[in-house]
Amino acid sequence: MDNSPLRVLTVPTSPYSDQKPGSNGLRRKVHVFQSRKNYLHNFIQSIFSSIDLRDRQGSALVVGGDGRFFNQTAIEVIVQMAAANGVGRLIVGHHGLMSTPACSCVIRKFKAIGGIILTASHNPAGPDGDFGIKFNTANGGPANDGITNKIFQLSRTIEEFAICPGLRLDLTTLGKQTFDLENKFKPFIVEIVDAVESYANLMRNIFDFATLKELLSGENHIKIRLDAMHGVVGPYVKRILCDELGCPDNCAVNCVPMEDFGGHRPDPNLIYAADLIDIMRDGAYDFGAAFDSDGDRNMILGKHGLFVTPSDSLAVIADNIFCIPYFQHSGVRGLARSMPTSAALDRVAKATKIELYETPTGWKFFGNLMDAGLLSLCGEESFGTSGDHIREKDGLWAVLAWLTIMASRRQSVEEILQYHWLKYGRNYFTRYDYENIDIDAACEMMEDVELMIADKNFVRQRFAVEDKIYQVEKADNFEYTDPVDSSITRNQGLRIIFSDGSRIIYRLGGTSSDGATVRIYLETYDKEAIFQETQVVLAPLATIALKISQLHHRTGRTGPSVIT
Ligand code: VG1
Ligand code: CO
Repeated sequence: MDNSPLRVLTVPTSPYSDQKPGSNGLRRKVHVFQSRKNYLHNFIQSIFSSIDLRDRQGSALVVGGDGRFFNQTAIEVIVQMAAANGVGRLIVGHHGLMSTPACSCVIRKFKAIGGIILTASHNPAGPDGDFGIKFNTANGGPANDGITNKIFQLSRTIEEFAICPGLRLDLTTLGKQTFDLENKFKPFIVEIVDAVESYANLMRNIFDFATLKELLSGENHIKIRLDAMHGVVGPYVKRILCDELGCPDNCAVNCVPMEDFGGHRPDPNLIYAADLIDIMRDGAYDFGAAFDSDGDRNMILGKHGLFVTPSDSLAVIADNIFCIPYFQHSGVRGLARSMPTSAALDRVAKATKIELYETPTGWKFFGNLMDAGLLSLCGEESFGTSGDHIREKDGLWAVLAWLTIMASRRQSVEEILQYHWLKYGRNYFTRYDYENIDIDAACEMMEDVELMIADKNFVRQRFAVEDKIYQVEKADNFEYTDPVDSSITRNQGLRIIFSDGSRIIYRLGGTSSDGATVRIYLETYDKEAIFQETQVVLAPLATIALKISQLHHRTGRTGPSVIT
């Protein structure tokens, strides 16, 4: 074996102008990473360059991914570049895998300076699919806009990157591997860790596993079905739910991570997780859940596939928060939701007199509030829920939270949901996604709607559909002032709020790699009539939203790609 130190090269490169991360990381088609020279290297170098060299040398960085196509290739490059960039120590997930919540947990556990998570989350994978890179900071959460912009600026002027091409890592063996380099930063240490165990340990300290074990495998146990959709969360589900809490093996399906997620879109919603809903329809299971590829999203289902909207799920967890041992000890400092998420949470906050925050879409905004000790539980309508145990949304945590509430209340999902609506009334909520829209058409639509709602006569304008009349009370482009650092984030979605509290919101998604995604969020509240069909209740608002935006006329579409 050759024991001479590994060579460190400085390679000239040319910048790209489009490496601006979206709502959560840089997401591009796999072929962009494959065919555009150094596309990956440039971005990774920009991440390293954004961290002061002294900070890099003295600290650890976490790396892992959701296992999608190109995951392994990217990890090899990142390890070689980390070594050449003087990173002191890398903590890498076994086989290069790590769910997003586990990565947040590992960053915090090892007091790392941050982490690189290789995932395009709910976007499709495979050679024709998407690849993505998220960068998280020392608190374990997504980098804030300041850091993201710094990385973007560096990527626009990059001239060279450093790499150690001879470095070969064994991702299959747990433990430390040390490498000697010919530069001054030696030795370089990589530690392959069992992120599943670190994460499981965190969960053991949040929930009462004895109670959960009784619920899931005791004498009167319930039957559950969890669908990991071939994403990275499969091994976590197996270890925690099956090995530890005693669920039968067949309760957890699609638990082997696959490069193309079995050809399906790893997005837990009514369309892409339809298989799970179908299987639950006949009533064989009391509880169901699905996750996205990187394990940060969750969809909760009750018996017969009863769908719990994420906004309601968040409100229910908030209302029952003291069933969860972690919160019994830590107390609850604040609640938060992203702006488009329904106001169901607001009602709980008001009743319990707990402070409520409304943030822009994307998890990074919650982290600041949590770090300042202002926030304990938060969520988004897009199937994200979590507490302040980490700084990411956490799919499996949400499942364990629901199971804990079921065990504590001795009620089914349906009973819990109905009780909640009876107590607070119901916020009917739906989201229309129009995917793959021509970018110019989408931007034009947003500009026109913004102009229209900015008109001083727009407020008080009335819209009538059949016997329903909605009067505009407020309309704006949502802007957020962070209560901790006073930073202002503008242009976060167009809101039309009616006098009865109903809302129409238009946003352009920031996670698509193909064209634009137009999202329309609709919400209305009913105190009494809590058992109506969501789509029926919201149909008049949908008509108004389409009339105002002229979206179908502008795009030639006749309906959304996905309705949640
Ligand atoms: C979407 C969701 C947003 C979520 C983001 C990242 O963003 O709407 O709520 O935080 O995805 O989730 P956008 O900008 O496309 O609407 V994940 O699980 O894809 O990292
Ligand atoms: Co995700």
